[in-house]
Amino acid sequence: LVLRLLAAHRTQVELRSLELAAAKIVVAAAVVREGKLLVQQRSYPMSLAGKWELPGGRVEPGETEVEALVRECHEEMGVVVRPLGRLGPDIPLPGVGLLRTHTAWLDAADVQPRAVEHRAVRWVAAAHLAGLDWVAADRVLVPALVALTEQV
Ligand code: DCM
Repeated sequence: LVLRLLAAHRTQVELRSLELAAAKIVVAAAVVREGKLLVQQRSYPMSLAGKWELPGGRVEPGETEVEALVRECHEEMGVVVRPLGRLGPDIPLPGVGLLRTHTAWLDAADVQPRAVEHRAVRWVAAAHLAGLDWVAADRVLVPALVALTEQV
């Protein structure tokens, strides 16, 4: 019986490690300029279309979080960002992994982000952040985003 229990326990531990190995990091960028935060409106899937989120996406194999953030912002908005450091908590994305946010600067002061893959891109002042129709994970970040946006 003891051996059976040990074997069962080991199977559970192995399953848990598999789960952790499968947990993917999705990086998001909190970009602030002149007291406003850069947000994007999703165009897909249908369940998320119309909702607002931070720019970002999945970290690909062999890529660092910072590299993924720079690549995603370039693909999604045609801009080059410079990541500065982590912001707020990691947020579970059910069935996907974890959403991890980094603060970032836009490299050029005059460049305007474009909605390449999204429905819209918008600069939003701190006072209007709580009123956006956020995707669920990003909504958790609103207090941290308000604090960040107020201080820049
Ligand atoms: N995601 C999110 N918030 C973001 C960016 C992404 O919740 N700011 C989620 C949506 C998807 C997954 O991460 O479940 C991958 O994003 P995408 O579909 O944009 O590649």
